[in-house]
This record gives sequence, C-alpha cells and structure tokens, in this order.
Amino acid sequence: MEQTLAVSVLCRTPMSSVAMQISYFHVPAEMPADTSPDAAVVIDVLRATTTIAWALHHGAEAVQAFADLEDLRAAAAAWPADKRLLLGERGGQTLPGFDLGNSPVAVVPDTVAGKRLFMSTTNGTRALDRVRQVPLLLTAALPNREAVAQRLIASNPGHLAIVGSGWEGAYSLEDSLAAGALAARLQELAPSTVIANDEATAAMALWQQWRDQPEACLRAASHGQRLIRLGDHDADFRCCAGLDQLDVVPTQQGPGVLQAV
Ligand code: 3SL
Repeated sequence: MEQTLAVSVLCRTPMSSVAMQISYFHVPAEMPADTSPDAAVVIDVLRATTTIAWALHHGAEAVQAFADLEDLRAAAAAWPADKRLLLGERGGQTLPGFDLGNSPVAVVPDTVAGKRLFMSTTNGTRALDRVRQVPLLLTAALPNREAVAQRLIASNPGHLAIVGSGWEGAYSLEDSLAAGALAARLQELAPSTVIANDEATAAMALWQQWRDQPEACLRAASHGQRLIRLGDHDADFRCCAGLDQLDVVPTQQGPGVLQAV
C-alpha cells in the first residue's frame, strides 16, 4: 500500500520539481568521459553559434555542422546545388571555394532562406561534433540566450552540460561570458537550479563583471583581438554581443543537423 502510494506520488511529480544541475566545461575535452548529461548547450560566441542562430532565424532550412572538411564536401555534394551553401573558416578566414565565411551578419534572408548550410569552423563545429551523442543538444550565443534558457526550463534536464568551444583546446573568455549569462538566467528562472562545478560559478562571476558591456568583453578576449587584427569586424562584434534578440533555439535533429525547432 505504502509502495503504491510512493509510486503514484512519483508519477504525478512534475519534471520541473527536479532541480537542474548545471556544469560548465571550457572545452569539450574537459568533460569527463564518464559524464552523460541529459542535455548539452554548445557555445561559440565568436562566432559559430552566433552565426547558427542568425542563419536559422533568417530562414535557413538547417545548419549541418562538420569537424572534417572532406565529410562536409561529401555531404554537400549529395544535396541539391540550388539548396545548399558551404560556410566556414579556418583561423577566421573564409575557406577557399566556400560560399560564405563565418560572419553572423552575412547570413541574411536573401542568401540563406530555404538553404541547408554545410558548416565547418575552427572550434565551434568541432565542439558540436564532440557532444553530438547527448540526447538534447542545443547551441547558444548571446542573441538567443533567453530563448535557450526558456527551452531548458521547459525541458528540465536533470544534468545540463554547457560546453564552450574555446580556441584550439584552450579557454576562451567570450564563451565563458555567455555560459555565465545562460547559467545566471536559468537560476533566475528556477532558483532551485544547482550550480554544479567551479567553472560554472566562475562563468557567472564573469557575467556579473561584464554584463553591462558584453561587446567590450568580446573585444578584450584573445580571439576578439585576433579578429580585430584581421580587420573589419565591427558589425560582427555588435551582432555577437547583442543580448536576447532572437527566439530561435538551434536543436540537433540528426547527427550534426541543427534546426530551429
Ligand atoms: O572557432 C570557431 O569555430 C570560429 O567561430 C572562429 S571565427 O570567429 O570564425 O574566426
């Protein structure tokens, strides 16, 4: 009798009553091999996940992300030529023969609407590739921070891993800024949220420090400095620093295939 009651109480317990645990990993390699989160959010503020958010917002059919360029070319070749674009960079520079680089201001409706974007970038798409087995996989950047937070609150994964892309395996300031922005918003929306590692706590402190001037943080970051040295990235900085502007939640629907669901 007692057992029956316990089971029926459990079944009626809404998922949202289970506190979400948030861990942040600066780069995918920091995520322990035996960690199996219920959801992962990949962040590459400069610039891959900002570009993904804007491309889907502007009507791209999907963004299909690749770590490997040969895999990308093979998959793109199998797609109708008038419905595909190749998009990507190495070291911030557009890849030879590609239609677009990795600028979020270039993925305008006239260019991307209805198209599948085959995308490969130095760090962001590699980070996505490393966590593609996680059951719920989203990407976030500052412009869609609120939309992603709302989706996570609705899904209420028990353990959420926020994963930065970093730069060639090393820490990046701007990804930590956005990780902190997301974690802070999740804790505002659900105060019982548990911040489960020191990296997440530090990211939230970073957000507190820079929340009134995110673009200055992006420009101060080492990859921001790299883009400044390449020149002509002011519009990208403005776009990547814009907070809570988009409703889009890029969600993995098949291996590496992100759609606005
Ligand atoms: O590292 C990446 O994946 C890119 O976003 C880098 S860049 O900003 O396009 O140079």
